[in-house]
Amino acid sequence: MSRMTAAEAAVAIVEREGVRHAFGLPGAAINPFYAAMRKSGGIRHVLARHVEGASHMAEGYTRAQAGNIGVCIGTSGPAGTDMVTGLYSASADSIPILCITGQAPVARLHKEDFQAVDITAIAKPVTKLAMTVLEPAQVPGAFAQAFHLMRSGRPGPVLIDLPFDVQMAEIELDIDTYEPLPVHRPAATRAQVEKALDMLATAERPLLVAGGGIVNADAADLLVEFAELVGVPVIPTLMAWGTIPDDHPLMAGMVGLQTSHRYGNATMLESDFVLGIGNRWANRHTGGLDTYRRGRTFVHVDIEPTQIGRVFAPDYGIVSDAAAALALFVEVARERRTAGRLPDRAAWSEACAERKRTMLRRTHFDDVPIKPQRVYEEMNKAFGKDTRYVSTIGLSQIAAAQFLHVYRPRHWINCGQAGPLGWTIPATLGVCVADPEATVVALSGDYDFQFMIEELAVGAQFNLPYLHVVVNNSYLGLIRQAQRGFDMDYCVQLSFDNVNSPELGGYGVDHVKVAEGLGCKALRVHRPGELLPAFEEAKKLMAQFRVPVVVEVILERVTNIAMGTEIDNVVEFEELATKGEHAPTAVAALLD
Ligand SMILES: Cc1ncc(C[n+]2csc(CCOP(=O)(O)OP(=O)(O)O)c2C)c(N)n1
Ligand SMILES: [Mg+2]
Repeated sequence: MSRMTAAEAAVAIVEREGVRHAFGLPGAAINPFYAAMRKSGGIRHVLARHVEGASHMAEGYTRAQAGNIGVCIGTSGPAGTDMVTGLYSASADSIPILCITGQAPVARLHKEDFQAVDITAIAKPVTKLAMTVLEPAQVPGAFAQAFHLMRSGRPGPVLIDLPFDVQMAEIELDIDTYEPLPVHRPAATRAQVEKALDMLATAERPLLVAGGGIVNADAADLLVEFAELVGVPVIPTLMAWGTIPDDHPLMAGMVGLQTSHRYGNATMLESDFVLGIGNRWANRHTGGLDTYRRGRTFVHVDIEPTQIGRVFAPDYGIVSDAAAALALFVEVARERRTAGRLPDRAAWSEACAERKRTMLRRTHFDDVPIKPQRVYEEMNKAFGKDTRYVSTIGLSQIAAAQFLHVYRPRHWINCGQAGPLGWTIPATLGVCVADPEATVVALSGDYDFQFMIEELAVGAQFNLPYLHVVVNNSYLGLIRQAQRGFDMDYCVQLSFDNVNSPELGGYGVDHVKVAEGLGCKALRVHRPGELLPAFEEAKKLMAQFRVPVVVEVILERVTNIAMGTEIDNVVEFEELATKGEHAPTAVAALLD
């Protein structure tokens, strides 16, 4: 046993649970915890410029690597409230992050002390546990429980709020005999898997819908193995994009109202059976449930029992961790194959592959200002299969999901449900900390980029090089497009004449100058032919200066991106690809 402050005990446990990095910024009420981190020296701390940024860095850090838990730290009052957006984003996407806040002394919590806010009550709906620890001796238990909950069942965030006097109080802890609590992950039984496979066997045009739970369970290889064994095409959700490589013959496309492929939606509409694994039937994936469900049988596998039936009643539900379920699906399917009991799916999978070859959108445009579709075509050429993309929301992100290619899990890192503007820069920095060797390419619209632009300084200070493609239409593009339904173009323009940069011709903010002012490198591109050379130059600058490099692309101001209200009525605003040269970087090339 040894005596230490409760803050020191907390740091010792956090380290013992495997944490090596933290993102945050100090304030008076969390200084004892910072003193404990300094004393122990086992945690590398990245100093954010905005506390919300720290919370998204923690998310990016978790999302980049299986087993990671991002930690974000802030003081009392506004630091906690700033991090609520990160907690929401993490909770909505089943991402474990640990948020640690300072707090006013226990005896003063009800006295409206300076920066004393009931952060526990505020954070409750967006965490698995939010706790103000009132007794110093409870600190070890609170942290042990936090890690247990974050890893068990449906993963998600936890907030621990530490009053100043609780942090300072001395307690006993024997860190040498401390053990992380066992993790609870339900597993499918053989009878359940047999039943699901029996149902699959009776289908004629079956699909697998792969969800983010497969990424969380680190089970992408099992997914692909299972799909190959049974010969069934796979629809990855946006959160699972990359679990089956885009160029895999059984990757049938993404389905949805926005971030989807024409061939993905067409294949879903043709299907008669869907086995969803670790997905949540998100409304931007399903669209109207009548259309999505019509004529189809559904089996749903989810780790969280109450997720089954939440959006609609499946024909059969299994409570299971995705990896445990898939391992058993593979085992039973192998036995059935040996026994000659697996139906031949060749005709159906070939029909899906044919749609993938032919139902393409056009990307090749030579227009100046550049059309966004062309940017993704050039990105496909410039960035290899090992590139990790990070993006948030907007037309930029929607078009990226329609046109980019992803080949590995955790290589499309996106906040799927919450979509908070400003997420991209800090989340990308978290990814860079988690995987310093990776090629990381962030993608933002101009507004997303402006939201938390100050975090670029963190990348410069801590030498976190990555390439940030900013597609600048000088518009809140997605909202401009949504306002067509109201016949207006109101409060969505970002354009103004910048008195310091008249050469921008009314595009407003000079992103190149701001990025340089924050210690980064930046290039601006006006013509399609300049894109590839700019990406190459950016790679050189990243290697030379070890800082984020921004490539700003001046886009045509108004481009509508394909989307709709139902998966059978997605509106195409541009001409479709009718020859190979219209979509030269499509994974399944269109034959002329
Ligand atoms: C905090 C927050 N406020 C508002 C929104 C709604 N919203 C979604 S996309 C968008 C505009 C994004 O503009 P930009 O980043 O330039 O991308 P574009 O659509 O132009 O490509 C807005 C305002 C949001 N997602 N998050
Ligand atoms: Mg924009």
